[in-house]
Amino acid sequence: MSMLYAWRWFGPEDPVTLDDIKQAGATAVVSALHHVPNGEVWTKKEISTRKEMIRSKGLDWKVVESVPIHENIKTRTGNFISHISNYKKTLENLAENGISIVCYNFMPVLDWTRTSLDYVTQDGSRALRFDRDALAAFDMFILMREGAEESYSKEERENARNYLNELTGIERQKLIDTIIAGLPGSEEGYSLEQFRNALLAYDRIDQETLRQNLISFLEEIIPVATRNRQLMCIHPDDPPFPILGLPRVVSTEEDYARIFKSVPDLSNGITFCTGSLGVRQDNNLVKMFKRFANRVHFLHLRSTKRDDYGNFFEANHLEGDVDMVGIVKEIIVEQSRRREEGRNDASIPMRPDHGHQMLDDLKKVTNPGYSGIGRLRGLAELRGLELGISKSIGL
Ligand code: CS2
Ligand code: MN
Repeated sequence: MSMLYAWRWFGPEDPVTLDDIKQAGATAVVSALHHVPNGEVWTKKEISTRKEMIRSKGLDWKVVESVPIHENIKTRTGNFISHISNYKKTLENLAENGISIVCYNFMPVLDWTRTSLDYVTQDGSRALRFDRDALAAFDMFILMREGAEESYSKEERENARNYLNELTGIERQKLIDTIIAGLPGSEEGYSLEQFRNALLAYDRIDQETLRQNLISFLEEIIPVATRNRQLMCIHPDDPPFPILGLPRVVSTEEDYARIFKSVPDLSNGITFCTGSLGVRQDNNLVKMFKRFANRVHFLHLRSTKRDDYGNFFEANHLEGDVDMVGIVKEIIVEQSRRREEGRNDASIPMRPDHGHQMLDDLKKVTNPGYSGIGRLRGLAELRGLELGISKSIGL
């Protein structure tokens, strides 16, 4: 039995179509109602319309990515209570439409963060990249966040200053847009002014407070998910370390251990994103996978390559720092274990999480990280890897 091959589709506006997805070898779709404002209920009708759109092409809407968590829930301020009840209602409505796997994240203010969307790799394809100096330059000298200097060493401050001095006006604007305009999948985009205000909401929220807010949220929604036989899966922080003075609570093995210890139901699970988790050298992915295997409800497979300074870029799926062979082997073992137990989630949905912009992608406007051919390559390589390992170990 293989993984369930899925593909993220942003909806009718996505330049990569459902027909493309079929040809790429996926049978399942990962989608979300991005047009519904963050915090509002997804109605049964809207959900079934999207589901039907996907089904009419012979594909299955298997995973929601993501039902976004309103900032008020993360900070537990404002009308967070009604946002939580909306979230529950959305889960109920998804369940009624037979959708049982829901991905989300708990990153403050920004969803994922990169500083460059068109980093040219060795083979000429383009990748997303995170550069520490670029982020520090943005933080201290463009955003001018109060107290930002304290987050950086003297050397980092100098490097950031030099980085900024090298930028042309256009490059500077591009950096701002890259960080705050919103990458695909993030429901929020900000102006500099709005962004400063959004950060201010976290002034009094340290790591432990944010963790407690996450746990309080889970205590409310996991019982609803469990009752509906739904699987919630929290995506790790990307990047998996604090940025812009914001706290982070989903970056390490210990973070996950605490989340699961606080709310032990099996429907409290993980989106195992090898690319996000793999950025940290101290995250041993194979060990993490084995420890939490039972709760891996959704897989994001991609790799990153980091340098000693803490910069990284998104590498080809089978290259970079992630031990993809080791991970895929553990996935196969886990799937076989589930099959023997008679579980109905033995085939774990995976998607090639991001891909390079390559070949014809380079001539098109695609969502950064979500080009057609780059992901097709990733999916093809990962399927081949899985088949090869499966056959060789007889599972
Ligand atoms: C990103 C995010 O790494 C990723 O998967 O593309 O959009 C991610 O899907 C969301 O943060 C999950 O909630
Ligand atoms: Mn991911």
